[in-house]
Amino acid sequence: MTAPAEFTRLAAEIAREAGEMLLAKRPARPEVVQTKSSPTDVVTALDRAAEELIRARVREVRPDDAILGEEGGATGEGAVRWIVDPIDGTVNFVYGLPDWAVSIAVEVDGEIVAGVVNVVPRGEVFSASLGGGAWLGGERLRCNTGVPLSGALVATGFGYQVGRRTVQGEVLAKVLPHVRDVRRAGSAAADLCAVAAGRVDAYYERGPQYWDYAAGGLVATEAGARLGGMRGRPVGPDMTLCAAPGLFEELHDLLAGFDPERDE
Ligand code: LIP
Repeated sequence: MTAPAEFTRLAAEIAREAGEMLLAKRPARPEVVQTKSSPTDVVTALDRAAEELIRARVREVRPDDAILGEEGGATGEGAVRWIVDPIDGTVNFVYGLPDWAVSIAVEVDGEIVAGVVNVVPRGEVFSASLGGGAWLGGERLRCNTGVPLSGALVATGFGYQVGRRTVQGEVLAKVLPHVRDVRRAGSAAADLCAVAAGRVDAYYERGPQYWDYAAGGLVATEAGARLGGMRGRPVGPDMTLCAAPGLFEELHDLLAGFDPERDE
């Protein structure tokens, strides 16, 4: 089987190429061509074009691999599967805000072994290989440790449906008095890499899909952070929670008191 580091090298090459294409082709105001789960959950033609480019490159070098992409769904079968979000943070991409990313992860037999998050507007390529650490370019990343909840800078995010946002707003209002402050970047992939780089101390959000957190999650765990859901469950759309051990448990227990896994 190909080594994790080789998958990471390949994913980084493809993520860079997709990023260059997006930067070159992004108009001043990308046109929305479709909406998904709500009128504010948008897709642009460039989301699709980037995913098509990524799929084509994967097919060229690894024609037998499976692919799961946000726009094109699941294709192929096999022990190796590529998890692709061509533009994580699409609303940021439309508005011209700096936190949108090409996110590519590689799974072998169901385990993520490689992850790359290219935060294109920032020119920052985060990468990780299972057991090989987390990197920003050539700099090794380590998440912040020993931060108490009361001193924690916490990133979070909100869904596209009103019922979900109502509850997320309630939960956030209750979290705020217990932490240092909150940041809302608009991309789960970028948020998880921010945990890895120590730019925030923790991240939690109800809703990110596998393609949103697969690559960034490996970057965060290879930087020493814990990644999971509520009540011992693995990370998933119900809840994505990430922080260094210690703070993870403190934030988990705080959130658990607010029953965050519900929608109005
Ligand atoms: C985004 C997530 C982000 C969340 C946004 C959105 P998308 O993904 O990365 O964490 O808060 O609402 O879901 O839709 O840009 O791929």
